[in-house]
Amino acid sequence: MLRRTGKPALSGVLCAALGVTAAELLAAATRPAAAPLVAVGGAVIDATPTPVKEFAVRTLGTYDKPALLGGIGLVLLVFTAAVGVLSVRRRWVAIAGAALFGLVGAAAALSRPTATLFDAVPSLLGAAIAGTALLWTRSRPATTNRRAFLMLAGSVALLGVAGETIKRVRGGAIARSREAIKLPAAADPAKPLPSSVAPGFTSAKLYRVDTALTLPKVDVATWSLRIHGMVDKELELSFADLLDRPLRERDITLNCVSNEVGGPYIGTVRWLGVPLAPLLAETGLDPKADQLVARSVEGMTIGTPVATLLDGRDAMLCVGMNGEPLPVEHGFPVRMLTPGLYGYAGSCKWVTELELTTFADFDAYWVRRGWAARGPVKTASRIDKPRPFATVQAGNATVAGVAWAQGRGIRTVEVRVDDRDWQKAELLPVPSSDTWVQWRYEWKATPGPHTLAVRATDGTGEVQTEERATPFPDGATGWHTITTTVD
Ligand SMILES: Nc1nc2c(c(=O)[nH]1)N[C@H]1C(S)=C(S)[C@@H](COP(=O)(O)O)O[C@H]1N2
Ligand SMILES: [Mo]
Repeated sequence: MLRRTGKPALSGVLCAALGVTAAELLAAATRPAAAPLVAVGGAVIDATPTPVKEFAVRTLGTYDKPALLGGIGLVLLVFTAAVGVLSVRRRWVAIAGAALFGLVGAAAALSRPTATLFDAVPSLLGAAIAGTALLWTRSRPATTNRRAFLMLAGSVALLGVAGETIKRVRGGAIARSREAIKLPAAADPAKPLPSSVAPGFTSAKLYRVDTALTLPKVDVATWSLRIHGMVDKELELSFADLLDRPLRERDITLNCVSNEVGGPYIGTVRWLGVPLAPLLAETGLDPKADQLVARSVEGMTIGTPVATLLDGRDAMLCVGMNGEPLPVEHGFPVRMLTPGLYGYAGSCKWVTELELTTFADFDAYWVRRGWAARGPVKTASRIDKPRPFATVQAGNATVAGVAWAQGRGIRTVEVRVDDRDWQKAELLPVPSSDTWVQWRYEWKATPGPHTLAVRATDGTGEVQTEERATPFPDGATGWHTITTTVD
């Protein structure tokens, strides 16, 4: 059985690999966005129902992307092996298999938001190569098959290395241009952090959430931002134009609407950026424009209420993070940031276009998938210490964590041990209401199992609700509760 199917299966896989590497090479050399594997991955992400996507982010975290690519690889492997085997007797299977393979790649590439007609070419050409190669190996007598396999494998390796080299060289050029950027000092610097903030208030790293299977590689020299739509005067700004404006620096907490109660998709970093409100004012925007749609280079759309951008909060076009140019994974060279809104509703990375429109006229990417059109952050709190299920020594134990309600600020945080009364936690100082608040509570821990709960009250006096809500469609609610054992 294996003897009869092994070689045809391998030949199917090798011919497909030849087609894929050829298509990837052509795309890398011309239009990286047209690369078929990433296009198919992107199309799968966009078509995945929201609950499945949420499940993947929840269970796989940042491994969601490798898992997706691995899954696509597996499907390809099975499909192309089957085509190899079935085409031994039937020539048309080789042709139909290759055609299907090319059409799926082409359709995926054309479905991308930034697609041009050309983006179908790498997939179709790759399919033609794969189909031709399969017909050729199929027609070879078994005795000369070994040489055919070696030639195929060699070509795959060669094309693969060439494609990968082009990608590396481009990535290196972007990294160097990023390192060469000299960010001007902020005209409006961040307040020094209160000396009593505890470690971890700000961090060198921020969580990452996005749909980008490969990181957009943006050339700062040619990047521009266009502000248009319901405006009197369109603006077009280069990166240098942005740096020429007075910059503002702030510590701001950003969090993801997909974060579960107690989850990790939140962080505070020091941002440097151009205030957005004066820029919008310069365009003479139509008062009827109630939505600003930010578009990224890879076609993400994020809609933000114009009112929130003009209400005095520190909404910015960020060029820096923690004293450096933006890291590529956080939106290099420029991203939007709207304090007080979840990332999906105000913080478009790799932004290149801002369009003034209305909520009635346009649904942004996540809104089309059922998420709320406006995404104000809900008041929340988290216990970081002790870790869930940790063992604690009896006696004085510190319970600690963070609470956040960006814009409204945190007035009080309370901790509850088992079913006793709520006790006020101590709040550490903060630079503004746009950051999370660190809290701690000195607990006289008595031996046995215990349940700890936390709840916050925001600056308006509203107490964080106990009612459990899933992250979908507008952010999780509920008290974070952990259990520990005291020795
Ligand atoms: N271009 C682009 N911008 C994006 C996203 C995305 O998928 N693509 N995801 C948004 C979401 S859901 C969040 S929570 C934040 C996360 O920003 P970070 O990865 O820098 O932490 O980016 C937002 N901006
Ligand atoms: Mo998010």
